[in-house]
Amino acid sequence: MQSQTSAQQPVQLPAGIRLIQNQHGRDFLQIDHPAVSARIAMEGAHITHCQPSGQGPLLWISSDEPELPGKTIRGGIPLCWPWFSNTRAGPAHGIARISPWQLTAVSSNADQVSVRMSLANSLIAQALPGEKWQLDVEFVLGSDLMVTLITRNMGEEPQALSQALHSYLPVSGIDQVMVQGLESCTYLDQLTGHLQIQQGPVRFTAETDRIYFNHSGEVRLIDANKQVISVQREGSDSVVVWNPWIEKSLRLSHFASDDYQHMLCIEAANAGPDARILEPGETHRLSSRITRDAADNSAV
Ligand code: TA6
Repeated sequence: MQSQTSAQQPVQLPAGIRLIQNQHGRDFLQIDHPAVSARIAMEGAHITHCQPSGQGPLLWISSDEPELPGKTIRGGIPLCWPWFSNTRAGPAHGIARISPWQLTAVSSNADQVSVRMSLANSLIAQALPGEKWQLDVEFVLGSDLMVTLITRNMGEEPQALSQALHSYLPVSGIDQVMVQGLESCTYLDQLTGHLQIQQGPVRFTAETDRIYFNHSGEVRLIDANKQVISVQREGSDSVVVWNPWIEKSLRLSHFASDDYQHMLCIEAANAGPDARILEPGETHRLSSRITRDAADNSAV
């Protein structure tokens, strides 16, 4: 089967991979492979579902999420680019997650599926006057999920970049989990603007919105049901940990009142003190590998 949008060459789709529309007319790449089932929205290149065979889902999506065309999706991995949060004027978390992407390559073997999408240079130039970027994303899906956001400065001048792979992870109960790997790490508390040092594992008893920085190691989400989800990053010296808790949940789009209990964002980022400046011609790759790990002896 072929997939083609306006001015691009047709992309051959391997067996089990097809373009579909949901009941609201939003386009998705549906992946039904022996190793993994997944779905990626073409708008935003937004992976909403990823479940390796024989495992639980790697990503969380709100039960209230209608996945309407032209709207951000509450869950999966929103691509925050070329700015994180509201660090620049314009849509929160930048333009990538609200823009139509093009499918540029799909391949598969017995163990995995690889998908590459691009954001048209013309669209970037229109949305970001005076800036020249090349932006591609690669998904490698199999027994785990690897997402890589590839940014190239196509201009003649240095260009500022902050970004995040805003991964929503599933948890059985937010007050039952902990996050290991950030012990003694300094973080910027987004709620107070203060710098703090992480004491022990991260546990959740209230709204939590933190940018941990000067950190590039593995982060492990330990659930009370002994499920472990590992997040390993490349090209990232900061990681965002976010749970909206009760009050903020009420102000979020497409977010049920109890959704906060069953999700946690652990985001590979270049955010806060880890924001970057790309020199002309420089390419930066931001990667996140999300893996369900064998339960270990971590006591929650
Ligand atoms: O990554 C955490 C954060 O910046 C929070 O402050 C909250 O705004 C969250 O992202 C969700 O943002 P969104 O624009 O998707 O509602």
